[in-house]
Amino acid sequence: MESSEQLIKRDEMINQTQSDNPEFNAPTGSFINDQKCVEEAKKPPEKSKKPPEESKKIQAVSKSFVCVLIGPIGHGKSTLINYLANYLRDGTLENRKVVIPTDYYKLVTENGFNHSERNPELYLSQTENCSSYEFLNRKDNCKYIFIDTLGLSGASGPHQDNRNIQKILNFLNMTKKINAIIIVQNGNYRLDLCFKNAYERLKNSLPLSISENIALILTNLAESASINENCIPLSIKKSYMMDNVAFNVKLEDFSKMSRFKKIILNYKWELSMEVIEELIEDLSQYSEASTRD
Ligand SMILES: Nc1nc2c(ncn2[C@@H]2O[C@H](COP(=O)(O)OP(=O)(O)OP(=O)(O)O)[C@@H](O)[C@H]2O)c(=O)[nH]1
Ligand SMILES: [Mg+2]
Repeated sequence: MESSEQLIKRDEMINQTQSDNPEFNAPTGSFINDQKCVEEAKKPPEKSKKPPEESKKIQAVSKSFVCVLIGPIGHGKSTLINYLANYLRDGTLENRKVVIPTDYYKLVTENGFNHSERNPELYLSQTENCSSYEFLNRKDNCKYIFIDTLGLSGASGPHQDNRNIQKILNFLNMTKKINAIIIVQNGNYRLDLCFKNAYERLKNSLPLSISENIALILTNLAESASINENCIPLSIKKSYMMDNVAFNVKLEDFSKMSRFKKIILNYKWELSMEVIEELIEDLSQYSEASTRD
């Protein structure tokens, strides 16, 4: 009769041999006193049972995509990050996730995010510094890192813009690699010279390798936009339209809203979530570019 330690050792040897050699069949000799162990040992290794889809997902876990949101002051960069958080963390209109506080949603609901919303002056960017927000997308098991930046084209003029662009570039320099730049622009604004100059300055400062990886999101859209991608002096890969209005409605007002308003709000929320789904799928195809070229 073998001691329990000897039995455990022999079981370990069987498992080891089996993982080294999938064809290996455990002997059913007297040393194994538990019939279940014999059956377990005879089973083919787990990994050969997994469908190909499953193994693809496991390989993708470590992949990450860095996307930088850039655009004029108040056109919806931080709001878009809150929407992205809701898509990636199963938020709903009634139970909104907040990673960046807003006027009506001052309480951050998610842990582990550092925002930099500070400026009380409306003509300055509310977002005072670049901050990154990292999420895991359970659908493709990839990490998405969205970088919120300071708004461009403020009333404080081109010098302030240059300083803001420099702050963004310094941050990108630390990031080393990025996959996409997402321009967030209010679609109802006509692109005046002030905006155009800001985009020109940005274009001249961006690393060459990233200049093809640019998406455009037109926000605040009820029906159609006053501008399109041709108005922006950057090479836009694809544009998307959204109306991310939900954070303009106080939670307490939501319950008092008319059925009509609720339907519209819900409809817009669902549309935004669909656009985000499409955006994230597209971003996962963007190749990585160095920020130091
Ligand atoms: N109706 C509507 N309002 C929006 C939309 N996107 C943002 N807003 C509102 O616009 C205001 C400014 O939005 P923010 O997300 O703070 O804009 P920002 O680009 O981050 O601004 P800065 O950080 O100051 O550069 C907020 O009151 C938002 O709720 C949109 O698509 N539709
Ligand atoms: Mg902001």
